[in-house]
Amino acid sequence: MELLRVAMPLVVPFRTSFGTQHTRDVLLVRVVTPEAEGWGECVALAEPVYSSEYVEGAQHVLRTHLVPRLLAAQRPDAAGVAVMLAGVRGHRMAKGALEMAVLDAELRATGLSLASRLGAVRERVPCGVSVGIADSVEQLCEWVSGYAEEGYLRVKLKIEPGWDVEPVRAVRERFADLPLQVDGNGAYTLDDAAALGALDAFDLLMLEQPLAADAVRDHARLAERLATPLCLDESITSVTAAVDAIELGACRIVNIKAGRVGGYLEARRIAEACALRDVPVWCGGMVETGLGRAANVALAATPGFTLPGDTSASARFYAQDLTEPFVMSDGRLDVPAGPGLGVTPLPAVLAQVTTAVERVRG
Ligand code: NPG
Repeated sequence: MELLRVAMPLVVPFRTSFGTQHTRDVLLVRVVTPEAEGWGECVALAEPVYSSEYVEGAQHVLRTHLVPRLLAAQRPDAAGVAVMLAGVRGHRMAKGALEMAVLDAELRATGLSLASRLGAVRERVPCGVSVGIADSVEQLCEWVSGYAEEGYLRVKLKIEPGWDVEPVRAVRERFADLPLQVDGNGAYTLDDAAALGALDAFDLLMLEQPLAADAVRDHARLAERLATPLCLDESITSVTAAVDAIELGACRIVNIKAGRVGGYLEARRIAEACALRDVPVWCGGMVETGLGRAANVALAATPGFTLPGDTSASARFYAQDLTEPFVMSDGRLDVPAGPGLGVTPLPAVLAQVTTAVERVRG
């Protein structure tokens, strides 16, 4: 088992309500079994600003608590990884990366694709794009115009207090028919209900995670005051959290990010729980390299994922992806069909971007 850190420069800085990223500092997990190699990508950011996890912390918990538990087991299979790691509370992004690596190795050994393993029903998936906070409304409109020309099928705008009604109005005026949604990343409180209500005028597909991750009941209260459907992201950390949020009326749509919920297998269980309750889901993104992107595209091809996800082309974030790039055509990406993730790091690129390699033993 190896933990690798790679530094991936972004094509443009990505600004959200919790900060600006210039380079994506990614933790990768490489597992080597007698039969195959497997890769996992941890979506934790450099700093604990999206959730409490962050890349150094994830590496620490993997090294100290998670990998040793796994290596102590005889030939762990991917479906058993989450059970084996359940004694460690939280740290879902770290657990998810480890499960992804084991799953990839297991599937490569049998020749099955991750898409098939997850139950994919599509060979291509529609792409949305997430657009960061801009320096000006003009700049935002230029970005959106560029993405629309590239063929993205829906656009998500990042919002925060002071950057919401005005930019959204400007984009809606310029792009009358564009499928549009917004994401607050928990930057608002219930006191902002009036400002958020003003967004009802712009025919948005959804308002994503306006309030804090633990403010589930407040989301339900807010939902009563808005016409725009609420979608939850940060609040949904497990099947239990998803079912509770839906039953409480806190969301009508769920963003599923495998890393946030502890892995692709839990992600599928959440999608099933949502489907049972007629709640549409879509696949979120965490600015993944081609490895995580491959897995996201496979997930997005499974039942219940009826809305375009943040499954953008590699070029949205990276001039040079770690794998063969994901290239969009007609606003869609092909679902990898090869064994496991269907992609591997390009050795020359990996060598160039790797900043540290740590071997972990049981
Ligand atoms: O397309 O990968 C992508 C990025 C999508 O905006 C996106 N992700 O809150 O959903 C989010 C946001 C994010 C990005 C969160 C980076 C954390 C880190």
